[in-house]
Amino acid sequence: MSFNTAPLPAFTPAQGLLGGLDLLAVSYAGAVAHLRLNRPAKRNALNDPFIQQLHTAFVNLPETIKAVVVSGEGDHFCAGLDLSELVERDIGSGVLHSRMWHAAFDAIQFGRVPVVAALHGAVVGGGLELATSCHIRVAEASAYYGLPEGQRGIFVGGGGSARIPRLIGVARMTDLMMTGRVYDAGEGQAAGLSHYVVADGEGLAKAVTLATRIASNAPMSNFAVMHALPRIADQSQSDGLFTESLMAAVAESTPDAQDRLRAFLEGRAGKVVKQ
Ligand code: 1HE
Repeated sequence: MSFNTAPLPAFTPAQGLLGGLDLLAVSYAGAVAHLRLNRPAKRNALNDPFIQQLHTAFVNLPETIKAVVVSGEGDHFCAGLDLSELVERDIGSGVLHSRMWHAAFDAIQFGRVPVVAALHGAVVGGGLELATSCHIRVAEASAYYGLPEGQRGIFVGGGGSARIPRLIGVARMTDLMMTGRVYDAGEGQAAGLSHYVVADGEGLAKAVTLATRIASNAPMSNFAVMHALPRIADQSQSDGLFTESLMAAVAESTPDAQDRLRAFLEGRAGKVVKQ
């Protein structure tokens, strides 16, 4: 299935700190930043400097950036953890290593701006953990998902055990890990891993179109979706409803919301249309 997407805007390479992240290619077009995993010779396998650069990029996004797109250079989105780093790792450093991934991916999921992942080829192991820390996932037809940790004699350590079951359920994750099953793009979407499936070569344009639309939302609405929704899902219904009331009151009282509400009531804002 193919979607109409706007032509890609011209992205300008980042200067300064973000331009100095060699494993990530960072560029901007208006309010959207594009972070491209840029280690294609190793299928974008994530080593320690890579995780640190992802973390640095997300906590240092310029104020003008309102949404981010993450994609992978080469034939694959991401082959997961750089397995060469696990050899001869002791227990203590293993815990710290996993916590480093958690900090970086928390900076994505619970950062300032929404993140859209454009997926293609392998989205496996830590690559799937990275993808599931993003807020929206667009998959090209070539995308496939797996958790080869089971085969490698290890366990997920980048937040996968917390994030992936929330999308697809514990039973499906158990199957992926125990049997080495691989989902294709269609199976991944049916299971809940991606929101959109597009033809090969169309993922980035679709992701940028979505990120541009998301960037035009009131920042407090995006914040509420990113920060309140997953927490409410973890709360009891009673606590969740209370959190919802607080978040709703904060969002609707911002000047941004007031302007947008008036614009609709005065006929200056678009109606809801089926796309
Ligand atoms: C790597 C890695 C890696 C590739 N760590 N070096 N992830 C995995 O178990 C997936 C392992 N990778 C693969 O299954 C395949 O590489 C792919 C299916 C992703 C791609 O296949 P292909 O044929 O395009 O590439 P390739 O020839 O296998 O790999 C190209 C090079 O990348 C090669 O190195 P070279 O020096 O011989 O050229 C590979 O060794 C290297 N490479 N993937 C290190 N993952 C926080 S816990 C998270 C736990 C996990 O993520 S476990 C899952 C790890």
